[in-house]
Amino acid sequence: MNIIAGPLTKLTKEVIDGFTNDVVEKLIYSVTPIKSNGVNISVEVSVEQKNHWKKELCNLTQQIKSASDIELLVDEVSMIAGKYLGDLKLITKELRNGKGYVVIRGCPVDDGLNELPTSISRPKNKSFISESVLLGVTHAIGFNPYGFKQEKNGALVHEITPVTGKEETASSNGMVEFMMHADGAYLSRDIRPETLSLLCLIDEENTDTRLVTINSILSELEPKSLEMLSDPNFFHVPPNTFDVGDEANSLGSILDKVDGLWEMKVATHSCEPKTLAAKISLKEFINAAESNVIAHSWRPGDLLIFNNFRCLHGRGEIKGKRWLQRCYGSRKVNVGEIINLNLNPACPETQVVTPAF
Ligand SMILES: O=C(O)CCC(=O)C(=O)O
Ligand SMILES: [Fe+2]
Repeated sequence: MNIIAGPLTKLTKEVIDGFTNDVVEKLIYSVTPIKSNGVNISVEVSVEQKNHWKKELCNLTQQIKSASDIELLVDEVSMIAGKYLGDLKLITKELRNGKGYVVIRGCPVDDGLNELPTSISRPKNKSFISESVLLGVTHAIGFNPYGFKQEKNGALVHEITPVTGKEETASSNGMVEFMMHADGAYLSRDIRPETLSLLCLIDEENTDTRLVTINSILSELEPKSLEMLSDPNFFHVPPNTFDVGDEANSLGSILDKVDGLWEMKVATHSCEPKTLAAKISLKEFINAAESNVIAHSWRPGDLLIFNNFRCLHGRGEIKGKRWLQRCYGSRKVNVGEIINLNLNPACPETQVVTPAF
């Protein structure tokens, strides 16, 4: 492992392939900036460390298959992940107070991943390496993996790949362009995902994931828009991956200042402004977001983790075979909880999932 903090550098795959592992470890290559402004953190796991990490997870296989205590299991995979990530505090700090995203390259994934899932369920014959990496990394850096009963069948680790019959939806189940958004923008802050961890298993035709940070958006907003976006002038609509009714729409702001830090929540394709003035401010916000997009180009084993309160994400149209997995993280919700949104959105009852995934 090697943590590198410094200005972003663009290195092409050809350049990287030309180096030995030793050299590559000393280089910075993570999110390729379309527009770079400041410092970013990237972690590179060496091939040797990756193999070691994978072996440790393989030794857990039986335990994972029969796991009935998700908390214990997450603790275990998190202790393992923690050994390969270097300075965990630095990563946590970057996520909470910094730009809000970190890339970990070279994570282990399962062997023989040729068949993509075509539904929201994980393939039955798949081993648990990538899931253990996602849960482990998310927890090792201070966030509790959790999910929602109404999303992706209540799974703790989500399959992010086109789902048969949903290709045309602008969602994580679709293939068409998915505009910049925060996940669960319509949800109250205490149950909204604070972090998203995305792990690449396959991305044959290079469909980048796009990110934009709050600071880069704020730097381009007029004071009048800042005010408009900070007031409850917008209807937030649930995404169509959530199996909830229209009554779940919520009226709120897009920008909020929490504990002295700016945050944002919006799905730019579905948010409905209440007034014409709010519509103009939303347009300005979207323009600022689009002109500050950072694109992460995937390689299998890349794990991108970002603060869902301080970054928006999206992607272009999916062309080839593409399979990511995702895990939500929170400091408010407990490890392994699956929130049932249909009971009482103000005070959701939760249940602990069994078995593990
Ligand atoms: O497919 C991607 O790159 C991102 C999809 C997405 O929005 C998500 O997983 O929440
Ligand atoms: Fe998303």
